[in-house]
Amino acid sequence: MSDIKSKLLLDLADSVVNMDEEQTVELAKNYIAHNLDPYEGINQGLALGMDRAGTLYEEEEYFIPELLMCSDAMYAGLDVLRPHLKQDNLEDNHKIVIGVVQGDTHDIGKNLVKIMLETTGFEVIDLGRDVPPLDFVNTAKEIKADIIALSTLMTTTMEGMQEVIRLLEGENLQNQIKVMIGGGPISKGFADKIGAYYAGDASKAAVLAQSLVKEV
Ligand code: B12
Repeated sequence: MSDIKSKLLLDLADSVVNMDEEQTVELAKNYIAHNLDPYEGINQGLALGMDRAGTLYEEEEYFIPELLMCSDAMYAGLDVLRPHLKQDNLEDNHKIVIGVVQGDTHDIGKNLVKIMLETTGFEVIDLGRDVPPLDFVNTAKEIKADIIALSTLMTTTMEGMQEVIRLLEGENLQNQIKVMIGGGPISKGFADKIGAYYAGDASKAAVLAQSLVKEV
């Protein structure tokens, strides 16, 4: 990786951690001006900064107001980088219903996954956060979605993911509509147990979704 690129990625992450919206925007513009990959700018710059902010919260260095200012900076940077993402086009028009499960309002990770899925060529229907299991299933049926993507950051709400799969099984739709899951407490082991697919970050989520629609 070139020196300038590693420096800008590090600076982008630092400016998110430092809650500096203006600087994040300037750095993101500078990053684009150097013709660097916006995809990496998001994953290895902005999202990494948000991860580091999360660690500071867990270490009680940061509290809720700081976290929210970090996410404001991250979103400001995303606004600059996002229009430069190269849009892939899938051969067919594949649809994904995405949302954060009921009881959980953490949506930063879900929003990043959504951007990566859209960039890969999927049509993404975002139900937002705190979404009841039945809403995922009803929307997926209505729009004939290929995939339901579920996010949660809390252990207490993981059960909602299993409920979505139970509802799909109840209607015998489990082979038609695939379910992929992710978020802090989610592991491949948990996904295997409930009959879902797992990816650990936004770029892996996009690769996984592509492979799911290519499977016969
Ligand atoms: C930011 C944050 C908040 C923000 C949320 C802002 C927002 N709009 O999202 C605020 C301050 C509002 C908040 C509130 C709360 N929070 Co909070 N929060 C966090 C924190 C610090 C970071 C989360 C984050 O955004 N990370 C950055 C993103 C980019 O990472 P990510 O979400 O993991 O997403 C990536 C991957 O997981 C994956 N991914 C995510 N979703 C999906 C989906 C699919 C399909 C796939 C394939 C992949 C995938 O891709 C993403 C990008 O690469 C975490 C701690 C931590 N370090 O994770 C605690 C944490 C999640 N919060 C926690 C708690 C308890 C709460 C509160 C209940 C606190 C309170 N007492 O009020 C409330 C929640 C209320 C509710 N019912 O929802 C706990 C959860 C504990 C648990 N095990 O259940 C944590 C773990 C902190 C802790 N250690 O106690 N929080």
